[in-house]
Amino acid sequence: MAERSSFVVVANRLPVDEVTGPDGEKQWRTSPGGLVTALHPVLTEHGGTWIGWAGGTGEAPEPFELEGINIHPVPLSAEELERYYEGQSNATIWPLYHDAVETPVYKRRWREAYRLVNQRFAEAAAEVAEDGATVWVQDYQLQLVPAMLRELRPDLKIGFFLHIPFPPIELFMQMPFRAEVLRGLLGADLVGFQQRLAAQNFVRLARHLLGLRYEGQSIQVDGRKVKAGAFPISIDTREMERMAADPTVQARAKQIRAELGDPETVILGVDRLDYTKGIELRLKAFRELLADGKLKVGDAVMVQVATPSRERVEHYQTLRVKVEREVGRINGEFARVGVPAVHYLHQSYSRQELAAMYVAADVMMVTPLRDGMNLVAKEYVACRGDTGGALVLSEFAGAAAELRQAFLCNPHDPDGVKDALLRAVAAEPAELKRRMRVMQRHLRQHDVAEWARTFLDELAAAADLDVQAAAL
Ligand code: ADQ
Repeated sequence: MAERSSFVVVANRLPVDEVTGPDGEKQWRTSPGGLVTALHPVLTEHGGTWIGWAGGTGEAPEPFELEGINIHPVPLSAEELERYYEGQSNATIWPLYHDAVETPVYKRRWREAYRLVNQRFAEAAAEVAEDGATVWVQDYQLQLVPAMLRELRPDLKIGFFLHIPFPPIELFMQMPFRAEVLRGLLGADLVGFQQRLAAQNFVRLARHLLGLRYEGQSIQVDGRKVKAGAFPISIDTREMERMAADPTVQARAKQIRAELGDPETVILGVDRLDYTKGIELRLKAFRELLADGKLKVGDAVMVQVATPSRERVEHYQTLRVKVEREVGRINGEFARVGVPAVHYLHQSYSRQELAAMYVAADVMMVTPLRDGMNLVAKEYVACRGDTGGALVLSEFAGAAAELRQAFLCNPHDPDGVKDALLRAVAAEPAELKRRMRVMQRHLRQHDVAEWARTFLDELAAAADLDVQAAAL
C-alpha cells in the first residue's frame, strides 16, 4: 500500500535518474531541473508524492522515498511509449500546440493509448491522495487526467499547468478528440498557462466547443467554476547566479573562450534539438551575415548546443539531418583549417558546464518559432552578473513578454533576425549592462519558487470558492 499524501504532483517523468554508483550498484538520484527545485520545499513539507514514469519499459520500480519525496513510478509498455508518448504526445499534440509548425500526425491507436495511460496516472493519483488533498497535474501528456481524477475523487483540489502554448481555436479544432481533451482539462479547479493569450484561447474554446458560459477567466462547468490564468514559469534565479559566479565556472568560461580561439564575439545557441526552437533559421542568419561580409570567421564564432531529444520521432530525425547539413554547409564555405565557423555539439551537459557556456557567450540566440516560455533565455540573463552580454530573443517565446530589454525579433523574418543579431554584436557595453540589469531585477523577483507559490495559492482559493458555491 503506497504512502498517502496531502500534496501530489503528477507529471509524465519522475524527477529522478537511475545512476550506477562506484561499486556498480544502481541507485536513484534526483535529476536537476526547475520544477523539482520549485516543488521540493512544498513536497517535503507535506510528505508529498510525485507520480510519473521512471524511464524504461515494462514493470515499474516499487514506490520509494528519495530526499523527503515519495516517488511513485507508473509503468509504460514499449507499445505505450511509442503510441502515448512518441505518438499522441509528441507527434500530434506537440506540433499542433506549437502553431502546427510541423504537420501534426493523427492516429486512432495513439489516442487510445493516450486515454489508457492517462487513466493509469489518474488511478495512481486517486490511490495516493489523502482526503481533500491538492493534486497538481503537469503538461500536455496528461490533459485527460484532471477529469478522470475528479470522477474517481471529487473531494480533491485539482490544478493543471500547461508548459507549452495553448493554440487558438482554429488550430485546436483540428484535433480529432478535441471535446474529450477540453473536458479533461476542465476537470481541474485551476488551469494554468504560460501566457495570458493562452488562457484566453482556452476560455473562448470552452464557449465555442462546449457552449459553456464564462465570466472573466472563470468558466461554469456542471455547477462548478473552473478558473484559467497565466502563471509564467521561471528559474531558480539565485542558484543560477551563484553557480555562474563560482570561480571554477568562471575559470571554465575563460578556458572555453580560449579554446574557441579568443574571438571578439562568441554567439551561443542552446536548445533541445526540436523544430520549434528555430535552430535552422538562426544558422541561416549567421551564414548570410558571413556571406554578406558583415561578420568574419575568426572574429565571430557560433556555438550551437543541440541536446538529443525524441530521437525516434520522425519529425526529429528529419530536423537533425537538416541542421547538420546546414552546419556542414557553413563550415564548408567559411571555415579555415583550425578555425571553424560553427561548433555543433549534439550532447547533454552538466548544469555547471552550461553555466560556463552562458558566461563565455557575448550573444545568446534564442529564436523559437513558438515556445511556451524558454528557460534558456532566463538562465542566460541570470548568469551574466554585471558583464553585460546580449540576448537575441524571438517574440514568439513566452519569455519575450517579460524580457523586454532583449533584442527582440520575428523568427519568420530572416532579415529581422540578421538585423537583431548585428545590433546585438555592435551594441555598446554600457547599454548591454543596463538592459541586463533590468532583466535580472525582474528574474530575481519572479523566480520559480514565486511561480509555484502563486499557482498553489490561487488553486487553494479557486477550490475554496467552489466549495462555497456548491454549498449555496
Ligand atoms: P523545453 O522545450 O525543454 O521546455 P526550455 O524552457 O528551454 O525548453 O528548457 C530547457 C532546459 O533544458 C533548460 O533548463 C536548459 O538549461 C536545459 N538544457 C538544454 N540543453 C541542455 C544540454 N545540452 N545539457 C543540459 N541541459 C540542457 C518546456 C517548454 C518551454 C518551457 C519549459 C518549462 O517547451 O517553453 O519554458 O517547458 O515550462
